[in-house]
Amino acid sequence: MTRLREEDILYIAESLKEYDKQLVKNVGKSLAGIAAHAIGSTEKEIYDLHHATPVAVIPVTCGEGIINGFSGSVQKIIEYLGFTAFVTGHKDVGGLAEAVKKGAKVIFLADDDHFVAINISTGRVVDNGEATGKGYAAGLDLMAGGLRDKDVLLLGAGPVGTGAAAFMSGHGARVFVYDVKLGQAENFKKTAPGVQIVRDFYKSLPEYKLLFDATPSAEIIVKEYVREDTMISAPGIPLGLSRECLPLMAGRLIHDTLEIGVAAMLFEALFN
Ligand code: 2YH
Repeated sequence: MTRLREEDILYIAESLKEYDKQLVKNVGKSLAGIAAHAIGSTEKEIYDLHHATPVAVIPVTCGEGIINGFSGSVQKIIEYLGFTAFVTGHKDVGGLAEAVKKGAKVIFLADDDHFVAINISTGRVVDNGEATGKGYAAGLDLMAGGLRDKDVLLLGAGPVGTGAAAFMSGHGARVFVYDVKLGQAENFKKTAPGVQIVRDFYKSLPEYKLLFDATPSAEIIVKEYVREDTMISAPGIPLGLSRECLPLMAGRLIHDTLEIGVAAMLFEALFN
């Protein structure tokens, strides 16, 4: 599982407005619009019902410890979406106590293995992996003008892939999954019915216009395999697309380190 580095998140807060503009240009909807689409709602509905719900972000020290800027970036993304958020002064258990005492209804916290949003009023627990998968799949659906009856090659049969497959199959896509571990892809089929397994990655790659990269592998998609109409939704960190591909992708790539995932987590945690 990829651990975010300080440099991955350093500029998130100051770039949110510009990033959102790019999303509107490339995908047709803002961060809030994509997150709302991921849960089958509208940004207005979520905002009208829940914008006053206080959200707390709790820094967690266990394992490899605090990532400078992580909690602050999560807070800024939530605030950018129009919601009220604060980072607790205390960490860990003290932070949890502080969050509840201060009236937080949704709590975000992450260690090295889990990143969750918990709605303490409803008991809903949202996993970053699955919510990110749904958020990026919603983005791909919008960017592609709908996924119905279209083939999508999903790379990576982990939690992000699980969320993505659920959304994409639910929106009528034919989902083909590749994972370096064939056993993982075979297990995936049990939880994601209708998904078909691809065994030869590089042979299959050029057949697909729509790609979903949910792997933690860098530079697996190189120039030779990118078509002029390829669209890629890529939550995987680091980016699986090689550097030389970037100029070819123009407005047909969705990728960030935290923004869509946090937005999708928040909206799913708030939605009843
Ligand atoms: O980056 C991570 C994990 N790899 C999350 C995995 C979820 N898919 N965790 C962030 C750790 C943050 C740290 N504990 C803090 O600053 O609170």
